[in-house]
Amino acid sequence: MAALDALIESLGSGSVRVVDLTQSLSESTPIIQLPEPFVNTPGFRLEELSRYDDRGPGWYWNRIEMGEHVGTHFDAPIHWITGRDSEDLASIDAAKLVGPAVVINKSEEASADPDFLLTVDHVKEFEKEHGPFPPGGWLLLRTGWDVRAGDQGRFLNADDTGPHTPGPDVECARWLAQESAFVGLGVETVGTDAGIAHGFDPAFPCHHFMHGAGKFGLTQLANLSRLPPTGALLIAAPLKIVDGSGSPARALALVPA
Ligand code: 23J
Ligand code: MN
Repeated sequence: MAALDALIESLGSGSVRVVDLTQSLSESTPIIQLPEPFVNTPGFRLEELSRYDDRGPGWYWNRIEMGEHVGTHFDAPIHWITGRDSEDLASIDAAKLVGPAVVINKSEEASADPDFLLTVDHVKEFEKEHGPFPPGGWLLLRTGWDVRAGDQGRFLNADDTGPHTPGPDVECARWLAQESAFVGLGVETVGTDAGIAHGFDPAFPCHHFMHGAGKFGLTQLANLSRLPPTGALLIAAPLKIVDGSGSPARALALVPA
């Protein structure tokens, strides 16, 4: 296994580095806000079981509570009605959770227009500049939104018309799902769909098409600014929950130094 030996050596020497793409989970982790009459998700909560006290003199441990779709998290195909007969978290082949990632940077566009929509043309332009996409990989959309993750209000960016955050347009979502070789889309925002995507046809097209095609989502990513446009290796590690529709995940990338 020469390739793996080389990787181990590169990690040791620092010529390959590990970038943590995960936001910290705490009670202030922002959560998606669905309008009435829909049910919302509980946020993250820690409840102490014992902390070196009479409940457990030598140990500290907690109970955790959260919805599946909280913080940096993974969306499984079964999350959406279009993927209802597709995979839950425990059914996903682990080989699909490790793959190449390309990073398309639309930070300037998203800071000028929070309703910025990624199009097929943007993705094809990127491919023209950087070469053909690796099959089985992830498209990661960098928007600069990660710096807002400490503030639920700024992160959701909602007004009386609803949330305003960037994401793919309908045709881009359909193309990523049905025509591209990507296995998933990763974003820095609260969900893979744009804030205004509740009003699209179909509503939430990224969820609709990607999960309908058996593909994945990864949200609330951090540190995409530390990845090269191509050549990173992504490791997405959601919990292996039987019947799980999604899970907080540790998302890591290996990058050349
Ligand atoms: C439930 C309903 C709508 C949406 C979502 C969840 C998410 O974005 C999610 O976390 O998967 S749009
Ligand atoms: Mn989700």
